[in-house]
Amino acid sequence: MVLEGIQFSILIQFFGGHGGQGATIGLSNGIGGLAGGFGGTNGTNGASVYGSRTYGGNGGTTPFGTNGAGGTGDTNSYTLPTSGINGNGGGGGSGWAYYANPANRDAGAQGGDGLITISYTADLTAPIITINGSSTVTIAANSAYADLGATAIDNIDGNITANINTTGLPINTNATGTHVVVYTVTDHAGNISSSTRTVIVTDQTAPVITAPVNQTFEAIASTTIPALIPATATDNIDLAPIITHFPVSFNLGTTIVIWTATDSSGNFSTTTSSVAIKDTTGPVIILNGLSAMSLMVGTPYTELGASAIDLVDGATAVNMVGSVNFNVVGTYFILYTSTDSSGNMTTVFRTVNVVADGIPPIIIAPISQTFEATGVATIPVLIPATATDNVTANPIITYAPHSFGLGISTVIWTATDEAGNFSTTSSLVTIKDTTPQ
Ligand SMILES: [Ca+2]
Ligand SMILES: [Ca+2]
Ligand SMILES: [Ca+2]
Ligand SMILES: [Ca+2]
Repeated sequence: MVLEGIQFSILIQFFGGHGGQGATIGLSNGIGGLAGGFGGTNGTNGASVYGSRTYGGNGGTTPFGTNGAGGTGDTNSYTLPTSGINGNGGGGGSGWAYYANPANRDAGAQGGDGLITISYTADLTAPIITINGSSTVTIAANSAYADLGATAIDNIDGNITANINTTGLPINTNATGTHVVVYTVTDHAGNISSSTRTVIVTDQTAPVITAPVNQTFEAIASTTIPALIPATATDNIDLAPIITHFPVSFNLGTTIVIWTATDSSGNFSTTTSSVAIKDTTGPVIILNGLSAMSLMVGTPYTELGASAIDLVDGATAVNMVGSVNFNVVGTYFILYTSTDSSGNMTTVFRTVNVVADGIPPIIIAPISQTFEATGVATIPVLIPATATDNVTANPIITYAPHSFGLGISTVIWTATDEAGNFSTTSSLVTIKDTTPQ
């Protein structure tokens, strides 16, 4: 494991090149030798540069003159991994040559050796990524999104923005929620940095709402809650926006209803329609007592009255027309009417039949009676029968016979009411003779 900051240095020696032979043309200077051998090649990041060095010097100008000096090798210092480490030896010097006797040529001087120092400092510092723009971006669904990207700077590699790898793009802006864009970059030492941008896609578009038709309902109470045909709505994101309306209960008349469609993100739109509540239903009249009554003539008629209830108005007044002459046989009609606040009128009849008296009187016979004879035929003053009747206050009471001979006789009593109904009973009458001649 290499720790940040650990350093090491290496000395590398490059041998110098050999000097060139003396020139083959007499009396001319030899040409300096070529550069020495190349040093090693650095790693992948190293610049392909040659170390500085000099070529060897030229030979002398006279036969067997002084040879040119060898060149010097590269003695620079290099720092990995940014600097090249191609060190070189120095070039060799050239000798002198004599054309008349090519064998008499000086050997070139040896070039100097290169001796370079290679330093290395471990790079454990990751690049720094800087996001362009905000690290958290909120955009509307279905809108276009252009990512601003990021830049990357490394302590060693410098600007490596071009090496940034980006994932998460393009953003699907049709999908609400949180999307993440990840920027990743690696420096030459293999250090990785990443940074993220959060892109939040929100639904910012209200539903498209369509009002229902105008609607009319029959009132069912003082306020009516009708089952309305609702508004409809579509939305860019929410498949089923919630539809509400206000008001939900209505009085008589025409009311504007406000419809609201709200999507799952709280965006809403409204529209209106009208709701008309009509009252075309009259009150309901409830008769006290029977609607068809039968009354014996002479029996007083008692009007029991009626009440009325309207769905909208509640209790309504009842008007009554008609009367019953209970002393006269016949059919009588009592008319009851009630009208609600919308002008709807309800009418109900009661029929009262005054019928003739069909019930005979109730007759009670008198006690048995005894009388002293007053002659061959005796006409006594009898204690009469008594009678009551359902209608006739004093039924007519008659009896027969009126005259009696001696002995026990039966008297027939008859009670007759004003309608001719009658009842009979009987009692005994005894006539005796206790009077001396
Ligand atoms: Ca680095
Ligand atoms: Ca929406
Ligand atoms: Ca009504
Ligand atoms: Ca009677």
